[in-house]
Amino acid sequence: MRTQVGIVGAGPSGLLLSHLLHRRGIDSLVLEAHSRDYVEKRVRAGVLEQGTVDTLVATGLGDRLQREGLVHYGIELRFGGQSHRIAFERLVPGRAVTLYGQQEVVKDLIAARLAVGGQILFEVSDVVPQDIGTDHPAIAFTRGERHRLDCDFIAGCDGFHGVCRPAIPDGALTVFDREYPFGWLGVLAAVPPSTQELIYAHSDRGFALHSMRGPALSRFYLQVEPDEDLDKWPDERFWDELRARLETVPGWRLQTGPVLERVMAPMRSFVAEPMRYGRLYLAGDAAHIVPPTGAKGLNLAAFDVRVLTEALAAWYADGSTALLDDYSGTCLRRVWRVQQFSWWMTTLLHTFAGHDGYDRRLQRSRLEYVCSSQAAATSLAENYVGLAHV
Ligand code: FAS
Ligand code: PHB
Repeated sequence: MRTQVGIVGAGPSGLLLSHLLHRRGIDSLVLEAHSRDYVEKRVRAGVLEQGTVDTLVATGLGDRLQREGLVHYGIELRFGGQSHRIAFERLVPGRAVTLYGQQEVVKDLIAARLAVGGQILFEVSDVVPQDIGTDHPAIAFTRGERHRLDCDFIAGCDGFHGVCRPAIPDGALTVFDREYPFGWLGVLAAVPPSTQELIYAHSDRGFALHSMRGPALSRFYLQVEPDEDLDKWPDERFWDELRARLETVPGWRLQTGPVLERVMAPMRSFVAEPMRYGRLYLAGDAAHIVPPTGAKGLNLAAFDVRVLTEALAAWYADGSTALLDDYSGTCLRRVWRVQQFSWWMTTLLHTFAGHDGYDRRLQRSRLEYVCSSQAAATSLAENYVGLAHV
């Protein structure tokens, strides 16, 4: 088998890359370990930055997104018994975020690829990137029988637990990481949202987030122990704890309903540098992970593949390698900006068991400052909607 760009992973980064390359006349083939049904049902991200929405709309994937996505011009920070709105329309005019589930983006991308004869091989196994340090890399994989996919480039879009990053020889990568002493218990519930915009709540009991997926579908997260046992969280206990952390302002009540899906999300920050080795290019979670507090993972993956598409298109156009050589540096500038913002949001809003009274007072002062200073609120807003310039 042969293609121009072999892509491992049918998550948002692999599928968006295949879509963008197709629009530049570049062939690709996507290899995915799971079934189509599995990747289209996997509930993950929900917040799309302006830049991600602009890319999807500009490349023909805006119909359902613009019909069903919820455009938000602000978020709420809730602490100390009060609500504080971060108003994007005032702080970063013309920019917003859109609530549209990651699995909806994945569905739209798969449909768009298949509609034009795009190749996505689901349920492959034993994927092995080969000869990545040469000009003729290949990907070996099993699907029924063993296959070898010859290609010019390999895009490692296989997430944090994939095989592409580990295929890079020891010593060639430098890893930076940070573990947090908590995780998120996430719930998808068939209940109308009790809020117009997302609520990020800080309390002594821990962090809580009220998000949504549509007029009848809400998404909630609770800060819990990193190794929390989901079996110890029957629905009623989840709702009681969520009420305790969200019903902290007079007259505000949480609507509850049937729980459809629950997930434990680990909280880590991770970066592998460089994001390229030979003809293997890493994108998305394969190269970097951020805690979801800043709602950035999917958006950063989309940024990487926009940069990679331009670099590959230049190479196929005239053989120039400048953008390919700059790929890692260009992405890492944004990766570290987003790492800092995601770490900052996480330390601002979560409760740390190791904190003493002095730490808690400092945290409260940071919360009050970001809600009372135009400059600090603007910094949060511009990072949250997605920086246009980095
Ligand atoms: P993915 O992990 O999504 O996709 C990788 C794909 O590669 C998978 O389909 C996997 O099956 C496949 N694969 C792996 N190994 C393979 C192998 N050996 N062979 C073949 N295929 C293989 N981000 C946001 O921006 N906003 C949010 O609101 C947000 N919320 C989140 C909530 C949760 C609970 C979690 C866990 C993450 C959240 N994120 C959020 C981050 C998340 O969206 C990721 O950043 C995003 O999925 C990254 O996309 P990919 O890089 O494509 O990786
Ligand atoms: C979500 O809707 O899943 C979501 C929203 C905001 C975040 C993280 C997750 O910061």
